[in-house]
Amino acid sequence: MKRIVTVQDISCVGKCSLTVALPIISAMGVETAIIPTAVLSTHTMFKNFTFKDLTDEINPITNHWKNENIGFDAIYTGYLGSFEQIDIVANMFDDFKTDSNLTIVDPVMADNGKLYPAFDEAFAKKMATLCGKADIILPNITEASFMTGMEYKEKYDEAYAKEMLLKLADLGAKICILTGVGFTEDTTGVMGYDTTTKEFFHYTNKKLPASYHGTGDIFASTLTGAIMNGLSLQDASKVAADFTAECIRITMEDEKGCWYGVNFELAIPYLLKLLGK
Ligand code: PXL
Repeated sequence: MKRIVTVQDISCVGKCSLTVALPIISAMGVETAIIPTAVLSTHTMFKNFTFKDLTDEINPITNHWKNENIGFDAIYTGYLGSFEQIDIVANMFDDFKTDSNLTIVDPVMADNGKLYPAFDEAFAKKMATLCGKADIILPNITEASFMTGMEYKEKYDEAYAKEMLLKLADLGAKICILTGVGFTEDTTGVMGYDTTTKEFFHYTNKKLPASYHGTGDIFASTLTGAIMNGLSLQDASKVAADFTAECIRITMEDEKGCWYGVNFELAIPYLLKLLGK
């Protein structure tokens, strides 16, 4: 069985970060170890959330693992709360990277043209250095614009997305996947660039008329699980995009649907079908 470790916060209510990654990647048949970077009562889109930083715990946890010779087939990082945590994760990559495992960085910090409340532009530049060390990075257009210095645009063409991907590749990541990319009003999906083959790929679905928090985490978790199931990068991107779209669709059907996250739980059988399980 493959084993990954994912490094991100626990938002106790919010259907994001670890409460999404752990169930989804486990359901895909992959052992999912975790490093919780902080415990929050909810994600930061709620008001008055509590926050307990766990930075001091990270090195003791990874030191114990090193002593036990515990390794991972992938290290997947999501929401990180501070400069110090980015440094610690970069060191963790040095300690746990092998010739055959993957480092996957989702630089969670912004959406819709704006940084999340906890972050500033200096943080985005710092996150860009972590992206430079990764095998695969998964920014949305907003995050990519903060990391590359390119202007954020709501409407853009293929040339803009390709330029952004090449600028992301300049940071140092081997494979760059931009999420939330669509060149028409009614489509959305992903566009990727592989620096080894120098090839771009693009995959879209019909854009649904709703958006929810946590869908980036759903996409990143599913992509990680799909690659661990042996899917090619392009097939894994397709599965992750299709599952994310299905999570949105199923949530729209729920009359009491919650604004803070998607009902991914109901779409797990669909995910397993996509994987042929
Ligand atoms: O879904 C991304 C995410 C993860 N963790 C926390 C967040 C957010 C988005 O706002 O606040 C704590």
